[in-house]
Amino acid sequence: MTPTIAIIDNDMQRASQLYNMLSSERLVIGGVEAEIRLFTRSDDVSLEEVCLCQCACFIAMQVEPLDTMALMREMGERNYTGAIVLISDLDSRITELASDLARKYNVQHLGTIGSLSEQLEIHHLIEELDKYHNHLHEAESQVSEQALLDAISNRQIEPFFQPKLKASTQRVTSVEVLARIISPERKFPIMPGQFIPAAEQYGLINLITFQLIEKAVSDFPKLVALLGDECKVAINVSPTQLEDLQFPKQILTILEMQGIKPERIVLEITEEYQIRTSNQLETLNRLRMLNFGTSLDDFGAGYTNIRQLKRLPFTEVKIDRSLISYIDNDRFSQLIVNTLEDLAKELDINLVAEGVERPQELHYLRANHESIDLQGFWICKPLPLEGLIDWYHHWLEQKQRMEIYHQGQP
Ligand code: G
Ligand code: G
Ligand code: MN
Repeated sequence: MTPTIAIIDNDMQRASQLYNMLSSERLVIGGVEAEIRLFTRSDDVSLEEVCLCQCACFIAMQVEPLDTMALMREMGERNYTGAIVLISDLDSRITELASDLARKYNVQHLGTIGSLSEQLEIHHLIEELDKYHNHLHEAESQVSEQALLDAISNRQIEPFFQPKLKASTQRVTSVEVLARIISPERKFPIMPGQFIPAAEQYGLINLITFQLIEKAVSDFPKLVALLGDECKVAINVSPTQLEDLQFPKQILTILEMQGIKPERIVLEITEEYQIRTSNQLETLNRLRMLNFGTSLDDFGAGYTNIRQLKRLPFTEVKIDRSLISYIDNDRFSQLIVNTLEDLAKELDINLVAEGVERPQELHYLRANHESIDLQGFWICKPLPLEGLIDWYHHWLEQKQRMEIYHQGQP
């Protein structure tokens, strides 16, 4: 089916300007070229038709031809799975309240643009839309409980590694472990988006984490030989896993078998939901008392309460890639990252920028934030251990290439 994008705006001039900007992008969503539909008059717009534009709706903040907030509420009730983009020049608090409402109505709010939006902004939105679409698709095709049980018992849960670099020295300070299912029947690994939500649903997430830790820990001697004694290993943990009061003890047992100290391990906890139940807080504190590093992952993406940084014992914060993407061009992200850097220094927290994808982002962060560690596709994608070793051996050469690149920058 052709993906369709709707523009709902009674301001004809603004609507056609947006139409032209969208048309001049390569509008490929989920591998298929998208079509744009314009809705500018009350008499030719119906809710049914708008909801049929299953890919995205660009909605002007207005009460005509369809009231924005009523429209979002109706979309929620109809389980509209496309994304929405608000078009607004109103007071930012009005627009923010509208986007909070979208979240309450379970509608995916991808972003807000003004009437003088720039092509770069539109380009970025389309990229995000494509990612959102692929993410939805992944969520729809979760592996089954039986397939997951088989993968666990056949020990097919494999760690891929992605390095984090110190910006000033460009040394690898730690490697993040990312789960993959590798099976002989499949050419490509199964990605976490397809099995982590299922694992949580079927209560198998601990088994996955433990298998990953066992394997990553047995690779530890090779990692240390490659990256030095200081290098740490980061493991992703879902907030639900903190509910289990036995969790710290279980990890400790696995580490003790290999003679590895908890201070070499960082547990990355996603900020998807607020960490607030007493069990979660108890487990988090116990992990710290046992000397594990604790990292607040995806900071700035989901539930963001800056107070959590002061209140909870995190040793690290990972700035979500939505704040890093195009940071070299985005004043808002720049201001937030400046503030986070000050705060992190004050609280003695290690900061990591996630999702460094473009050389301009790497350059901006290195030039302005020496204290922030860097991670992202531009530096290195997640790789199996042998791949990481190869990458590292080419790193010196890459570093030199980057030096040449920087010298070429104004
Ligand atoms: O590896 P990928 O690059 O596709 O990871 C996608 C998401 O899956 C990330 O948000 C990451 O935090 C999560 N993820 C990867 N491995 C694990 C894991 O072992 N446990 C949990 N809970 N999440 C993981
Ligand atoms: O949420 P978490 O921080 O664990 O996310 C790790 C995920 O991010 C993995 O899916 C990993 O493959 C992905 N990732 C790592 N670097 C980049 C990057 O530069 N760009 C994008 N889009 N994803 C990245
Ligand atoms: Mn992570």
